[in-house]
Formats: sequence, structure tokens, C-alpha cells
Amino acid sequence: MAGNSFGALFRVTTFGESHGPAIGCVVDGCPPGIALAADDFSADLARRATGRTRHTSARREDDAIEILSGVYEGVTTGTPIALLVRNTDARSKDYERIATQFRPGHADYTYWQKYGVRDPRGGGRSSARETTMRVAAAVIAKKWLAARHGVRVRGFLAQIGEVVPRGHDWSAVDANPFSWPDALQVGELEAYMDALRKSGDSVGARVTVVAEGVPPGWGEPVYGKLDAELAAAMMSINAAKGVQVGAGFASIVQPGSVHRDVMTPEGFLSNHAGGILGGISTGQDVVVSVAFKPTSSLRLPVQGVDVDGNAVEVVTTGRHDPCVGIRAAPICEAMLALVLMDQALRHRAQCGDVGAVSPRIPARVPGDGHG
Ligand code: EPS
Repeated sequence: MAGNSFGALFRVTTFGESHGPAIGCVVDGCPPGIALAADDFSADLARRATGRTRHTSARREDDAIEILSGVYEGVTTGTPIALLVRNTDARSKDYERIATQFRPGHADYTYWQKYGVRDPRGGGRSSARETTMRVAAAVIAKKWLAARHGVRVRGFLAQIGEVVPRGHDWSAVDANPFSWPDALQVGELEAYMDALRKSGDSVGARVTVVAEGVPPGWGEPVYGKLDAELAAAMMSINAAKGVQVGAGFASIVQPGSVHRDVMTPEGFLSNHAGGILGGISTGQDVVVSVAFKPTSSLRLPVQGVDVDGNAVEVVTTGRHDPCVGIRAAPICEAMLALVLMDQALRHRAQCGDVGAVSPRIPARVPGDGHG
């Protein structure tokens, strides 16, 4: 099955199914000399994992990383890094009833049409379980980006259904089960999600990720533009249905005199470009938002079709996420970090001799409060 590798120089290949013995990845092209231990993966993997709060799927996986290769005496050696996570809490009988049916809104039908065969247990390869290994691979990228370039990648939930944050405080994001940036709304979200779960329905969400400290110059016009690769990377996440960079779709109604980010020697005055112009980073924050559809595995009955073409009533039981966006901030961060890491290495390969070019406009005017 092609399509499981990502990146040109920092190349990540993931493998495994949701109910197979294990999932894993191979990271090839990683620079040598990065300190790396199994513990480094725990925090980001826990942020993404199911079973940690009542608002996500109840499947409880340890998501313990085994480093199989590419690390010697605690540092990366430049050889392929193989990472493995064993599946320990799959409950395949939940899928017996729908094994021969297509869940409307799910990848069941398209996998069947493409391959003529599928692993129905937990959605097989189409499961969000696969994103575990993206997050794991990106832990390495985040470490290198931070150490080598001072880049910081973080993200938050920017909308659930109709609910949007009223305030923004980064310190609130890791302190609640929703990665929500306004602590005062957490009670409201708890009630919203409890009512949704009771109703048996699901809801969509928006995640915003930000990379601070990206130097100007990353991105390869014209087919390897930074924003083009970010869009592809984000759209490869399960349930992603839209991506915007900076002002994104709001650019449609912005006059050019508003959209253009004014440049002064002291710094840019706004960041509608989302830190990218001409497919190349400007040195401002790279800002990307991703729209996630409401998940399709519902216990509410729906009209569907089985593999023999018969009309059937489809009911999905088991342990499912009523809002997959709740767990998606670390996944979007991962894809942002993986794209940046790959582009950084590619920039170094082609333009490493160019060095710093004057003038270098600061990301923002100090103390102006924006960004
Ligand atoms: C998923 C369905 C559920 C989730 C799973 C994603 O699978 P299961 O029925 O096997 O519990 O739990 O998420 C994970 C296991 C994970 O680690 O993200 C789906 O259909 O995508």
C-alpha cells in the first residue's frame, strides 16, 4: 500500500492497524546527535491518547514507545529510527456487526472500493490510531527545531461546533481536557460534551497551531511551497476537511489594504499571511487552522448499504469520540513540526551557504500585543 511515507529528507513511514498487534514508524534522515529516550514521547502521546477523559473514546492504551533502532547511548545516530507502540486494548467484537456494512460518512466504503478487501476491526488502517505515530515522529522534529532554531510549536482547540473561545491564554490550554484557551469556558464545554454524548451525536471542531521562531526562508517554490506542504500534511489527518493559513478564508472579504501585513524596521504590524509569503516563511509565526468533521461512528441508526449491496440499518456501538477535534491539537502540531523539520533540512541543503540576509524584519513590533 503506497502513500504511507511523508517528507523528503526527514522521511517518516508509519505502519500498523488499529486492532493489529502494534503500530509503528520509521524515521529516516534524522540528524545525528539528538538526545532521545522513550520518556521524551510520553507527554505528547498522552495529550493525543484516548481513554484519558470521559469526552473521548474509552479505549485505554498505554501508548508506550519502544525505540528499536537509530539511538545509541541516548543519542540519535543518523540511521533509521524505528518506533513501536503495541496495541493492548483493542475490542474487535465491537466491529462484528458492522464488518460487512459501510458506515455512512466513514472510510469503510472507499477503502473497499479501492482495495477490494479491508480490515474492519477498528477501521483498520483508516483509524485515528495511526496518528499516534505521527505525534511520536514529531517529538523528534520538535526537539531538533527547538534546539537548532529556537522554534516552538503549540496548538489549541479554536472551536467546537458553534462554541468559540472568548479569551486566549496559552497557560490554560494544557490545564483542561479540551486544549481550550479560555479557562472560564471549560464548565460550559463539559456540559456541552456531556449533552452531546448523551444524545449519541457528534460535532466538528477547529484546531489552530502556531510555530514561533521559524526563520525567514523555509519553503520551496513553486511545488514545495511551505503552505502547500502544510495543507497536504494537515489534510492527511483523519477527519480533516479544511485547512487555512493565516487569515485563510477571511482573505476573501479583506481589502488588500487590510490584508497586506505592514512592514516597519521595528517589525511587521500584523500577520494575515500566517507567516508565509510566496510559499516561503517570513520569520513571523506560522499559523494554520484545521477544520475537523463530526465523527461518523454513531449509535444513532442510519440508512446504509452492506457489502452485498443490500439496504441495511447501520448502528455503530463501541468506544468512539464524539468530537475528534478534542484530541487533534497534538496531531496538527505534529504535522506542522514534521513539515518544518523537512523544510529546514531542505533549506540547509540548497541554501545553507546563503546565510543570513539583511534586512531581517522582526516578527512583530515589541509590545504591540498582536500575534
Ligand atoms: C477510532 C475508533 C475508536 C477509537 C480510535 C479511533 O477505535 P476503537 O473502536 O478500536 O476503540 O478508540 O482511537 C484510538 C484507538 C486512538 O489511539 O486514537 C476511529 O474510528 O478512528
